[in-house]
Amino acid sequence: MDNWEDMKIVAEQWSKQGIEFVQQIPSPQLYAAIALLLLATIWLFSIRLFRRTKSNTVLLSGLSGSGKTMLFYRLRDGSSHQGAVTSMEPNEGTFVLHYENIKKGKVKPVHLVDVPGHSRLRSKLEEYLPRAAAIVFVVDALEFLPNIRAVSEYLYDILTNASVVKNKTPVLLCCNKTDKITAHTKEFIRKQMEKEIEKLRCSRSAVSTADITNDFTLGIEGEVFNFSHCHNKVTVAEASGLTGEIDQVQDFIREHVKP
Ligand SMILES: Nc1nc2c(ncn2[C@@H]2O[C@H](COP(=O)(O)OP(=O)(O)O)[C@@H](O)[C@H]2O)c(=O)[nH]1
Ligand SMILES: [Mg+2]
Repeated sequence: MDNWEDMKIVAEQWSKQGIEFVQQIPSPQLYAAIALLLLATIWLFSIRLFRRTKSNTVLLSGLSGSGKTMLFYRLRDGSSHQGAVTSMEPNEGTFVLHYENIKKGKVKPVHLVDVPGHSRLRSKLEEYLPRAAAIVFVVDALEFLPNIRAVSEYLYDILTNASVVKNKTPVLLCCNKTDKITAHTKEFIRKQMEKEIEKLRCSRSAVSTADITNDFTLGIEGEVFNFSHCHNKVTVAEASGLTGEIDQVQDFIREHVKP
């Protein structure tokens, strides 16, 4: 095969020329080029690694009875799973949101964790907070006023949590059960909670002047508390896990877990 022989000769010539060319380059320059190439590869790999490790965990938190579990199943299956028992262990799963199943193409699954709101189990939440890309804080808009203190304390604890402050974890204040006409509006709930958190802020800072706690302080000193003062973004939304009006929750999740 003449063709084959010719190609072999050409290849040999080229490699010879290549080696000669490399030998002509002064070695410091050669080393510099190799080092640069290595650095570029490492840099490219680390970018990919960083992208991979970006969290897709979203937490459903809030007091017991606010409707987290129902919301969890709504987001996952599109159904409500009525009569789910109160669970002591976090309910978690990695899936593509139900409403996205119809969509074509690749969608990144969300790791959703329904963290029990029982006070004895709150340490569970602390365990999950550092990994959270976003937090959905579920509030019962029907039984809001009787629970206002407890709800505000729980949210206060989340907003002052070290990893939430450091990572600027976005929080959605999700006013749930808006299917009932007696449900309070999100504007009302936001304002009332700001007032309640302001009270907590004053009392807690009065306590901690003597011994410094590692809690982060909330809001701006000398100003009445407003959610816009937080390091992280706090937004409000209305939802109903019962009827499936959860668009705002889904949009929030997808805003923070990119498809
Ligand atoms: N009216 C109404 N009731 C709801 C809604 N979501 C949950 N519930 C009821 O609230 C109670 C607590 O719900 P659950 O999901 O177990 O709350 P969790 O303790 O936060 O997990 C149950 O009796 C649900 O039927 C809702 O959107 N509207
Ligand atoms: Mg539950």
